[in-house]
Amino acid sequence: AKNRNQKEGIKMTDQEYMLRAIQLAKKGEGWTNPNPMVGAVIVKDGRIIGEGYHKKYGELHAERNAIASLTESAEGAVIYVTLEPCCHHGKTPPCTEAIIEQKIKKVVIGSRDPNPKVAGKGVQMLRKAGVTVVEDFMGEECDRLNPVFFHYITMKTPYVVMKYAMTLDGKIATKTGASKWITSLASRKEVQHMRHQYMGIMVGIGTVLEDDPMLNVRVEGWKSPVRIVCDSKLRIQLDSQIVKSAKKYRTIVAYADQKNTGEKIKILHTRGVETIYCPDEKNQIDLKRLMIDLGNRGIDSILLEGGGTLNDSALRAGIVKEVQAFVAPKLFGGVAGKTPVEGVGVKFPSEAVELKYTDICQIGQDIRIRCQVCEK
Ligand code: AOF
Ligand code: ZN
Repeated sequence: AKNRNQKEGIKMTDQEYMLRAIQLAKKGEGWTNPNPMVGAVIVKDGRIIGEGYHKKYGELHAERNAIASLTESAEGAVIYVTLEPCCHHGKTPPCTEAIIEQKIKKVVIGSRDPNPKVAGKGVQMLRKAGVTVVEDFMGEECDRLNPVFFHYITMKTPYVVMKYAMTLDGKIATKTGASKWITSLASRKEVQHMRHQYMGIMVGIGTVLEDDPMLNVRVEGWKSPVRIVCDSKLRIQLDSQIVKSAKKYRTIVAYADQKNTGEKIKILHTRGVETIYCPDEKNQIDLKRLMIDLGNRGIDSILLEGGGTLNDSALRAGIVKEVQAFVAPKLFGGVAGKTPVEGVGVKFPSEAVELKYTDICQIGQDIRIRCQVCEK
């Protein structure tokens, strides 16, 4: 795409350059966490002379990758970057310095960077060096790349996405508990993609005891998430798939009861399982505290594939930021069929957890509905 327009002498617009930068940024999906996805395009005399993106956590930033790819001097060029360039010495030196060194004359920025180490200081530094800066250019489109980063860098807790698959009459299992399969293959592939996209996956112990799942990703080129099991009484079996594979896939078990658990914890540790003790006053798992602990361990995002009970606890703890429902064109019926959110429920509609639809699309035969959870 980069060269066809150029060869044919068709001029690309500012919007198209930024769209290209967004497209590049997306290539880092799943690999950059807990850092953001960022893309950059360098343009001179209406031609792209360099482009790059943030490929992997800890590696070069998008701007420096774009500079490294330059085919000619960038003196007097414009750089389109989806996120404000950084100005701090982190794992890599500041991108603002590289931009100034290259004598780039103008920086067009999509998203602002809420990282306290940057947050406007990057722009300030560029302007002080005489570089022209345009901010908020296609800001909404660029912001859509990084809801996880924006949440994590300011709150230091993971961005939690509650995901479930249900029938059109709202069931996640039949009266016998059977749930394989509700949605079509295309939806299940998308769920594998979500496991690649988010850093952690969280389930309740009920799911582990019933299904003995692996919770990994079985698609070439995608990564598997850190597995987090909420298991207040530490009931997880030592011969479960999850424990048996804990040396291959990072695994964390959260528990809340210290009765007779000492010996089991020691064994779990030798098998490679990390444990987190975080009880609330009722000896249930304190999910809010668990999120703080997981945030400290570098987990920036969690796909919550809980059953109805864990989903209910997570909603009541206020840790869910986004809901994604895959809806299959089927009806199970029956009062005993399981639903996505159990617990006792609210008394009045006015007490509902309020959501805002952000995206609705068809995937195979199913429909995916994405929503944000409104702040109370
Ligand atoms: C990235 N990739 O392309 C850009 C980032 O720890 P460091 O040195 O890698 O710095 C991470 C911070 O740099 C990150 O929180 C964000 O504020 C800023 N920009 N980060 O990983 C990039 N442009
Ligand atoms: Zn940088």
